[in-house]
Amino acid sequence: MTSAPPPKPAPAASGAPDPKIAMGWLHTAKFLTTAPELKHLPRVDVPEIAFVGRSNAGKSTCINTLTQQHRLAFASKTPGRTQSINLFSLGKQGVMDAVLADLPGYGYAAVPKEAKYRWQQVMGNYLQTRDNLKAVVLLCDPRLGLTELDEILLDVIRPRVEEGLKFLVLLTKSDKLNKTEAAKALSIVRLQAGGGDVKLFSSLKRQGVEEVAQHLWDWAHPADTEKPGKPAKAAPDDLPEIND
Ligand SMILES: Nc1nc2c(ncn2[C@@H]2O[C@H](COP(=O)(O)OP(=O)(O)OP(=O)(O)O)[C@@H](O)[C@H]2O)c(=O)[nH]1
Ligand SMILES: [Mg+2]
Repeated sequence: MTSAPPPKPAPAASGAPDPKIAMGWLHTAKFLTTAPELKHLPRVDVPEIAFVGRSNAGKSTCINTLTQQHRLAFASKTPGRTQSINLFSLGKQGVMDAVLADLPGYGYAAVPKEAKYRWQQVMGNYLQTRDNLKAVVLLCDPRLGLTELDEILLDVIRPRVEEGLKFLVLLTKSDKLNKTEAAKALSIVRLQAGGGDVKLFSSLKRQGVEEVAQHLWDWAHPADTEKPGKPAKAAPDDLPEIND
């Protein structure tokens, strides 16, 4: 795959962004590579969007839901399923214009100490030095809220956020909360995230899917979001496998 300028998006007839374009674009996702360490990751010159968070938060499932592919990223009810950085390329007509990165989760108690330490180093390095990193999506189980490790991660990326790195917190598995619990979780995590963008997300109920897809599109195509173009075809409305 080569990299090239992205296709132009089209606003819907109303002038508002059309989520079908973002969803169609996300459906082009293909496995690119897997790397246990930063030095094994290929350099790419297109925007990269990383999915981070505690083990079992739902990162891989979220990627599968957004890309409308059942088994693109490995999701499992066994925490610690994702062990390396997995990259997925995006782009119409085989022209890569962005990359999604599925990162291993942290905070899983059963992981041996050395592995935990190694992983913290790899992730810290990745978040601080990956040149084409454009945005970070932090996934968090709202029943746990932002934990100490999430807060450490926020501290690590803060300098880059101040320099323009985009950042979004997703409260995953929102299908497990009633309306009152969801509202409470949102306001607590909004406070914790220091005014950062926080949204409810459910792969099971498809809550927040199109909205998040639109964010991803906008981050990857900042110069194009305002320009008109040809609408893309939407991908099938697949439901992910949920077994939690
Ligand atoms: N109810 C519900 N379960 C979900 C949702 N998203 C993910 N899950 C479940 O949560 C479990 C963990 O999902 P994963 O996507 O593998 O989590 P992960 O964050 O990638 O985990 P690691 O790779 O270990 O870091 C699986 O059993 C999923 O089916 C959701 O929106 N609702
Ligand atoms: Mg995973």
